[in-house]
Amino acid sequence: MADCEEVFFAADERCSRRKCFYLLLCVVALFLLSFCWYGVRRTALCSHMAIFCSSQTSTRSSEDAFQLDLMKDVSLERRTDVLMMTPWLAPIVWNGSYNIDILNAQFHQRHVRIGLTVFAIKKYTVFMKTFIETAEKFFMVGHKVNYYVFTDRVKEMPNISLADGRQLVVLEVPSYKRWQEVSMRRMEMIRDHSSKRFINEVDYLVCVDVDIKFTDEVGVEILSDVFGTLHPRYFRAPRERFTYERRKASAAYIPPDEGDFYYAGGYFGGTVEEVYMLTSFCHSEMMTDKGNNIEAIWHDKSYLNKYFLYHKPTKVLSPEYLWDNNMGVPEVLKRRRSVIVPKNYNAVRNR
Ligand code: 5GW
Ligand code: MN
Repeated sequence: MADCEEVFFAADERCSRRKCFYLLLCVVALFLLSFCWYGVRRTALCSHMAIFCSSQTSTRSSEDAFQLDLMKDVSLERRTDVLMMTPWLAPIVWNGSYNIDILNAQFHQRHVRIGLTVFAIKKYTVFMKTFIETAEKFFMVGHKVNYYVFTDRVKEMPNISLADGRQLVVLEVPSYKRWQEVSMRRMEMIRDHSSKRFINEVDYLVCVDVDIKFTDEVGVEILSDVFGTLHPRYFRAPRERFTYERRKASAAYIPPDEGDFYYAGGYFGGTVEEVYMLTSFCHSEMMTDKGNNIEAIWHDKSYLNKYFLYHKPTKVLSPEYLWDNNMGVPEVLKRRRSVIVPKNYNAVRNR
């Protein structure tokens, strides 16, 4: 009897040990399975979201984006010394507010083409050489760029060799007698060429003055549907000091209790469609005023400011992008990406 009991007991113990073994096997198998699944998901996520991955190293092509490690975070220093966002949630582009590697990967993936428009009428052709040379060094390096130079003096265009993927297109245009008209007619010419030519050749336009030189990187961080730039003289000024058109008779009139920022006339842009709408608005408002024998106080600047008041820009560039060295270098200005070239007014403004 005792023997029989012992055998029974031993069999029971063996049985529960086996159970334990199977349970352990199950746990190990489950662990291995979930580990494999995590690996598969992570690879899939990383290749689908390659553009969101970040890395400390610089990225030049979309293929490189796939190497970027999703697990590294995109931490940026947070700036509290400047306004980083408009009340309509458009970013204000300051140094430290973006990661250029992520943006380059995004824009390379879209094969984005950029047109840089500039006017060199009459004696302003003297600014061309420095303009192009410094743009080759700093403007949208690594992306496809077309320079569109509007000029009445085709023969005076400098012959500069350009990097791969970049070309210079000279567009011959008439010159106007009055300097105000030279400056204002830019809107009409950009409008006309946008619908005829730019729309077929580029995705974005950046429209700038020629009397500037690039002194630091300007990249795809500036690109957005429609963007303007804070005027270096007024970026910290209260609204009352903005030199908007204040005469009600002008189409550029802005009431004293309105206006977000004072935008510079010499640095705006966006998609070709948006720039077409902007320049079209400015030109037709100028023509309305011309018919009424009035011209806004600061010419094309005044009409541009009126446009941006009621068609808010989707990005706003900080004065890093258009600085005037006469203003010194304030603490908030970590970089000067382009600066105004001092003019000898008698030399360039007389015919
Ligand atoms: C000439 C005399 C007075 C004002 C402007 C001109 C002028 C301007 C000209 O003779 N030729 C010319 O091509 N322009 C274009 O208009 C340039 O692209 C120039 O950068 C732009 C605006 O004129 P700026 O730069 O003299 O105006 P601010 O407001 O920057 O001083
Ligand atoms: Mn200028």
